[in-house]
Amino acid sequence: MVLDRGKDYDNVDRSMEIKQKAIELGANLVGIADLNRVQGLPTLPDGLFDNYTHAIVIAVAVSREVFDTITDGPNPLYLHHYLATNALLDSIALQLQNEIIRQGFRALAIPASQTLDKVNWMGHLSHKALGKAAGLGWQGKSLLLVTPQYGPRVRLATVLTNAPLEADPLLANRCGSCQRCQEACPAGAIKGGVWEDHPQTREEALYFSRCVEKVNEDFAKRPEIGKPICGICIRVCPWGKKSL
Ligand code: B12
Ligand code: SF4
Ligand code: SF4
Repeated sequence: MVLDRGKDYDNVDRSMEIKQKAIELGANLVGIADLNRVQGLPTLPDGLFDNYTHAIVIAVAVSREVFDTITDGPNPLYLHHYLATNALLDSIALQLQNEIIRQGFRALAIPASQTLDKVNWMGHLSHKALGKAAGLGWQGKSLLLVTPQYGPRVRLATVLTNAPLEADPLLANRCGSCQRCQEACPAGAIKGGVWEDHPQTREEALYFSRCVEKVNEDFAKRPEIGKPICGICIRVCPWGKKSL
């Protein structure tokens, strides 16, 4: 069956349709970035953005009930929600990818949580940077994407596409004088820097190796955890306190 969207159907309608589908599939937030906004962002492989013009960034919230159980590190409940949320994100991203391809465009779902380079700790691309470029939030002092609705209590995935879409407006950094993540980090890894857009390097925001060591050498080695997760800089952020 041919779906005739009529002569007035435009980029705004297509963007709304895609966002609506993402929400129906279980996303809590979805935004669209023009890839011109992230030129120079490292990708694996290099040039991953070359065939695409836009990124659709999907956020699924991890609930307050889960974060309330975190005290001094990750626990099995958080581990399970981490895995379940990743699975939901990958499913939403895959279904959006397939729908966009059915409409005759290119689309590529980027895994929620796949680390390709365990020396430099890099995925295919930074969902946080794209989430910021899609107007979902800002990168806080913890370097996490902080959203006005759920704070940093969201996990993310991205679909790259060449479908003509309408990009969302950017949000300003709202960390202000807050230092809660810096004070709470068990590794002393957060420097507390302030930036309008984004730090030039991860090291500008973090004593990066301290965080890597904490999550890999301490938390991931706990038999009931087994993954490099933590959750403390997420739990303490005041922007997350009013979430689900
Ligand atoms: C590898 C990895 C790790 C590594 C390295 C983390 C890191 N900061 O890079 C380790 C194991 C340490 C880790 C730890 C954590 N992780 Co992690 N991790 C990833 C993964 C798989 C890849 C990250 C990556 O490639 N980073 C590349 C660097 C370069 O990007 P970046 O960190 O965003 O920093 C730069 C850019 O943002 C840049 N920037 C922003 N805009 C622009 C524009 C331009 C043009 C340029 C040049 C740069 C730029 O500024 C920064 C400096 O350059 C992502 C999933 C993904 N594919 O995104 C999850 C991810 C980042 N992790 C996540 C989480 C939650 C965590 C932890 C809290 C652990 C946990 N789950 O409890 C900690 C937080 C550590 C921290 N404070 O950053 C979430 C973040 C969600 C959120 N709300 O932001 C992600 C997105 C997973 C997901 N699907 O939701 N993680
Ligand atoms: S994930 Fe844990 S160790 Fe890393 S910056 Fe956040 S609070 Fe610190
Ligand atoms: S805890 Fe405070 S400083 Fe850290 S990301 Fe949240 S608002 Fe920003």
